[in-house]
Amino acid sequence: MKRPLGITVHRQIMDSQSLHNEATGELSGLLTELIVAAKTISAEVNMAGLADALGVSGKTNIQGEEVQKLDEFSNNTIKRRMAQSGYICVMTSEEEDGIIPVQEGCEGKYTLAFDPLDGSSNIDVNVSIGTIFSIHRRISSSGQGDIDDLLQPGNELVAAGYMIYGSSTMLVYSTGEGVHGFTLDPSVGEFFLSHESIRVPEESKYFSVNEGNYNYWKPEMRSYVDYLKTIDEASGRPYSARYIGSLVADFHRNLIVGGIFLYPCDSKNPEKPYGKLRLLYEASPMAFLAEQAGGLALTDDGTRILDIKPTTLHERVPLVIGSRKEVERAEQFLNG
Ligand code: P6P
Repeated sequence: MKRPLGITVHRQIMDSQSLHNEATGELSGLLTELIVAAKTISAEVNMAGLADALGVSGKTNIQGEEVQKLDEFSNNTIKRRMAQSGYICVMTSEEEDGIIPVQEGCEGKYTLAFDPLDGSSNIDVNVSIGTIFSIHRRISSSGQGDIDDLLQPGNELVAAGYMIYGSSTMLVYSTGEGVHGFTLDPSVGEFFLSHESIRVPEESKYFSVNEGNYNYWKPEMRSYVDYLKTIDEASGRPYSARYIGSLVADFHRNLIVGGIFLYPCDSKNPEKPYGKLRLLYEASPMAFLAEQAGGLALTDDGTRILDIKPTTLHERVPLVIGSRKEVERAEQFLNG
């Protein structure tokens, strides 16, 4: 159903809920709480250059990465708001080792996995960063949720999305009925529909990968990227390289103008043989959005990301995602 541009995200959420007689309003409430958290984070991120929010907090997270002050602020903002929302029974965050319980008496029927501020290494250089979230239905019957409620594959996702804090703040999400983008008007504090029913162009001549890792890749990956750069104007090669180093920003470009983003396995760090991106709150939600928009998301050995059941909260997975035909061509090249 074509919506008038400019409707608010709350109108979109409520209209979507009204299409489902069984809906109790809890998912709508969950999304609404996440949106409040996003506005809070957006205000802080956009003031970071002026406040003392820039710089590191002196702590390190489970990934062994320096926790930036804005990381910590974003993590706490989401965690505190969602713990008392009454819509979820358990959470997990990129910034925390284990599962995050909710407030006693506030247990709901969903679970939340999130990366509070992805791309944080770019905070101090004013590059777009973002928040990524994924929502499943709980498996356990009641009370506080547990790790099994969280370790679910992307093909069981109820909703997923991201906020991108860039030249403007956008919310892009899907509840399984297409992908819609909303842009924040900070003067009124509302997200307005700006990109309805986003579709990833089937083909596109952009590729996005950190070529600094080239010599650590498998030979097939090196050959594939070499192929994209060889001159064959009849087939539109060489492709143009675009790499920001912030997953939300690189993925958002992919979603809007098409292309292929890759973070493959590499031998650079023996502790991270499957690349750098985490399955539960990076690859899986982005794969859900990509497929909802007509794209595709695989590992570099051709496994569909949405079919992978996580075994640990922070497990990493190689990611090849974007325009369907580009990902299929890459798959042929890598595993044909
Ligand atoms: P590299 C940011 O730290 C992040 O997790 C993703 O947002 C981004 O896609 C990736 O790392 C960039 O990693 O190794 O290319 O710097």
